[in-house]
Amino acid sequence: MKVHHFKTLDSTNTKARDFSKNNLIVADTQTKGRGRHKRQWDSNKGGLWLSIVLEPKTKNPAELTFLAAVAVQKAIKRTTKLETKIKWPNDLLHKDKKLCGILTEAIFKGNSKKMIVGIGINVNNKLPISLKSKATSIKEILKKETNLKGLLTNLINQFNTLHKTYQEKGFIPILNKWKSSCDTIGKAIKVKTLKQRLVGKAIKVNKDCSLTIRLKNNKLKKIVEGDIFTV
Ligand code: BT5
Repeated sequence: MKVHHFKTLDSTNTKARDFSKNNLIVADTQTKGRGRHKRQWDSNKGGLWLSIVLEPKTKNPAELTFLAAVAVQKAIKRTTKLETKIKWPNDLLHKDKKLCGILTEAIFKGNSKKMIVGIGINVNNKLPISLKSKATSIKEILKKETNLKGLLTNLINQFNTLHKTYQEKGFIPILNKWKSSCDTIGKAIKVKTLKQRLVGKAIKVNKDCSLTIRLKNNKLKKIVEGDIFTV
């Protein structure tokens, strides 16, 4: 993986569109960092904001989001000893506060297909007051700075290892690792999708990365996108 470092970008995911597979774009700050559905991603100096370009066989970007979540979790653990939990579909939490968000975008151009895995980790960056109740940083938790380069190196190693497994053995081993660190299953949750709001219990995460919930009327429902909140 070749690393391309920039001081400032609008978004590493946007810049990554100019690159081919196995390139990694990292920026000290982003002026227009984004989350899902064009939501704003706060990207001050001190965080790790990066995108990895891949050309996978899969049509499902969520598989790479899951892979990245496991890689980030392992890299954070190895670098700082901090334990985190994965929250469906694209977050890493520490004590219910968001430490990392992942945004995988698929780009189709003619016959070629690229996927860009965007990873944002709050490391030494300051978070705005508006996010204090739902987000945290490694610095806030450990009360000390973490070396960004060291964390990035660990992340690349973990990502490469998992990606090799993924290419050789498919998604199931990745899904199994993801499931064992996932904090969502078995919990009573509220779900907010683009179209509806639901209340139920998280039952399982499926092979296609969707979440099955049991509604109050006992019916099962598959959710493919959305935000979940524990109740
Ligand atoms: C995400 O979206 O969590 C995906 C975030 C991906 C960011 C990376 S950074 C590198 C790459 N380049 C980009 O432009 N993006 C990727 P979502 O689940 O939709 O969450 C977005 C929501 O998280 C926002 O609406 C805020 O409420 C909250 N948020 C914003 N900035 C945050 C931060 N730094 N830490 C924690 N939460 C944040």
